[in-house]
Amino acid sequence: MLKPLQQRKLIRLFNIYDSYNSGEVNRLDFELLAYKLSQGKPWSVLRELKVKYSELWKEVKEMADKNEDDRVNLDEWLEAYDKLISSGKIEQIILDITEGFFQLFDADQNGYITVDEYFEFAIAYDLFGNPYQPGSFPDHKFEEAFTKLDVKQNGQIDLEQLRQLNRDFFYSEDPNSPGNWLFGWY
Ligand SMILES: [Ca+2]
Ligand SMILES: [Ca+2]
Ligand SMILES: [Ca+2]
Repeated sequence: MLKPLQQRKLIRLFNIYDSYNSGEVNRLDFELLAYKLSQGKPWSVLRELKVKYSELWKEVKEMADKNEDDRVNLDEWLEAYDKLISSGKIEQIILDITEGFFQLFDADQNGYITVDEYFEFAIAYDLFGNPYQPGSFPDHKFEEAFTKLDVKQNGQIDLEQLRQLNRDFFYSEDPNSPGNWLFGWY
């Protein structure tokens, strides 16, 4: 059974993936994420991301779309994560997400995520609002989130740290756990 804090975080994650805010997650949400991620980048990048996110959607569908209607609603989502977490299968997903995240956001490929690279992620996944629209993006919340995630306080997050943050995001019931902040507010 998911604990209340775990559930809150997973609802947060659901709302992030429901990028069209339709109240359910489907193929279009993943397509939109690919578009947002590739904004300002070359066509080849968009093409690759569309394939990647279409595969990601297929995996989510496979894992969570219990009634096979090509949509994942919140109940299906929570049930699927409950199973993944209690069976330990989430561990492989955490490894995959962390690798994928680094491929996408470690722009200079130096093995660290900096605040600027996290900013790109925050924009694409709409974690805090639109930074280019006055009043929509609370700078202090964004900075606070990165400061929490930057456990070593050296301005960067490496692969192993990010794995641990991901684990904390899915497993931790501690409200002070830094990983809770991986996807902004929850
Ligand atoms: Ca949706
Ligand atoms: Ca469904
Ligand atoms: Ca980097």
